[in-house]
Amino acid sequence: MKFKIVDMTCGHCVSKVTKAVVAINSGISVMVDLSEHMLTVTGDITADEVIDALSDAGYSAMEIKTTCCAADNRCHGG
Ligand SMILES: [Cu+2]
Repeated sequence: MKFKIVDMTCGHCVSKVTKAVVAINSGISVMVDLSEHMLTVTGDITADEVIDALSDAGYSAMEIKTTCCAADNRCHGG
């Protein structure tokens, strides 16, 4: 799943966001693209769980639907 986190702006944010998600389930893997403000989460977790955890950490996350090829879709590398 991919999320856009507009208010994730520096390395400190990245570590807070990563910790918040991993705290839900340590088995999931988290990838962050800071320049795009994007969070990629892989594992046994729902979008709502991610959004709730991030909101508790002070960030507003928006799920990016990955249907090919919506206007906001980056599947072809932009
Ligand atoms: Cu920051």
